[in-house]
Amino acid sequence: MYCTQCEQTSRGEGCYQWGACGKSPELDALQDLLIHSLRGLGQVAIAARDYGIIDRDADRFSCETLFATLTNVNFDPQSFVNYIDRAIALRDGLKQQLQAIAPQATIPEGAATFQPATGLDELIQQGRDLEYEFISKAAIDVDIFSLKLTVLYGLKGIAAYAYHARELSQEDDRVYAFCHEALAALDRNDLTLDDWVDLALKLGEINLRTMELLDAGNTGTYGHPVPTAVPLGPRVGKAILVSGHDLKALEHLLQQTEATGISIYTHGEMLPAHGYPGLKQKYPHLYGHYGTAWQNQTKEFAAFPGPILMTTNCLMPPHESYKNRVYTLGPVGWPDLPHIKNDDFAALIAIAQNLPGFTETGDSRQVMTGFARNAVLSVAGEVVEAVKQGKIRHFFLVGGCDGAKPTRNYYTELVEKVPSDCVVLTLACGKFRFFDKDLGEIGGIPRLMDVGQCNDAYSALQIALGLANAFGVEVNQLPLSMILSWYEQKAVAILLTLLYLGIENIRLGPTLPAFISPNVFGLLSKKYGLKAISTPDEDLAACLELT
Ligand code: FSO
Ligand code: SF4
Repeated sequence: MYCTQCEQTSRGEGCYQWGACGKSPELDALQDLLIHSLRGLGQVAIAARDYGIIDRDADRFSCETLFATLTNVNFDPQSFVNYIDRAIALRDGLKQQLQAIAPQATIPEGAATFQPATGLDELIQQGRDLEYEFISKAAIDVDIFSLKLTVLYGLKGIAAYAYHARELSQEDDRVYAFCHEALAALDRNDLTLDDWVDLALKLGEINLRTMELLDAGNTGTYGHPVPTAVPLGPRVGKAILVSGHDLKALEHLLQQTEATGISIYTHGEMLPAHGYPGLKQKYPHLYGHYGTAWQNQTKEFAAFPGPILMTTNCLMPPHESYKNRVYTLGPVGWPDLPHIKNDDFAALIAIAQNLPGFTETGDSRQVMTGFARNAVLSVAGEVVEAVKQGKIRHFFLVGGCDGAKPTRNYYTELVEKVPSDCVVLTLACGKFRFFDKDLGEIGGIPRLMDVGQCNDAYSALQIALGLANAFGVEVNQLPLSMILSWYEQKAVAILLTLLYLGIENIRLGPTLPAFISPNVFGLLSKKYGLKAISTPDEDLAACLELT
């Protein structure tokens, strides 16, 4: 097995025996075999596109199944066996269409002609062999291999966002075409280092477009988020917990639980759902938030007195104590967990009705969310004025993923030490390190603002661009520092978007990606000033000196 795609990779080098996330070597081989199949599908899709043949099923399938290979999404081997079969069927269907109108069209050998074995053990062996072949290329050029992995992992991030955007009827053929191109490129050995750098930056551009689509889907369907207070303690009664990023799935559940007396609680990345008028105001039983970030789920799910819906990553291997009340959805899977089909939540709702729910209230605290681009930019004038009057000295975007490493306390300490004349914008699950801190206000402007989920990096960028516009400067000239935490592959895509936009001096932690070679990191440091986090004190001092 060889997997380096996430921040918790074993010893910071790579998972070779067993995934630190719980992924088995067999599952890893099947995921790699699926990616090989998708590379072949990508090659055929590109050739077909040259003749005007576009197969939307193949486009959507590629994104959905790439998403399934992202960290902590799908642990069910059978899902991948089915996906591989379907990838080959879609590829061969496209080939037939292509050959019917252009018999002269050339399709490369390799992934595009690959035939999967029959039988699970044989498929796993095929996956292992192909993985070995892929890794053996690392020795030829370590930096190109590093960029290949960067592209592959970033692509998984795009695929996740494209999947969510499509659920909200937002699609762009440019995104799908790029996914096929990037997948097909992974099969090529003739690209130079510069070609791979260009492809990685193009990936950043396409991810920006994909996050824009998702933003349009979320805000177009549910309205622009508004600052909203969210209770952290429960109310007495039956309860369902919803985790992940999928607002559409949450909406379906809210519709099906209306007038049942069941309260719906958000977990992890679902917290910002409370800010959307089309969810919170329309469905008052979307009550509060429960728990913190994904890595605490085994403890938090065990204590939750109702069923749990996992809409996206990050699913951890479920404990026996709550396994019988966790449901998966979409690309998420675990072998023994029930999977929601056709948005029918009846079985999950029945479990909620049969469980006691909360019998007493607890924590009386609230947190605020909903400071997305519309809310923040609507007070851009006041913000600019506060900066001009010296009331606000600096903005810190402290965003990204959370994770289990103790070194992630850096982010808590940093936010605690941010001087009182500075404002913190945050997004994604990394915020759970400090989301409940009361940082107060500066002239009515909150000092801690939750912009939303990781995909709302799009919204944060619009805020930065809006402020730059109001000040008449470039984003890099704003009194703004980006201090990011990464864990999985959506964060890779977002980082490439920031680099594509030319954002400088980003600080990244808690550790640098294992798949980035020293030379590639050196290149990014030189061109963009990308750096690893150091200590909160040193980083704060360095950021504030810039203003
Ligand atoms: Fe966190 Fe997981 Fe949103 Fe990620 S829940 S780690 S970047 O999936 O997607 O922030
Ligand atoms: Fe290891 Fe992360 Fe890959 Fe899981 S996803 S096998 S933890 S590198």
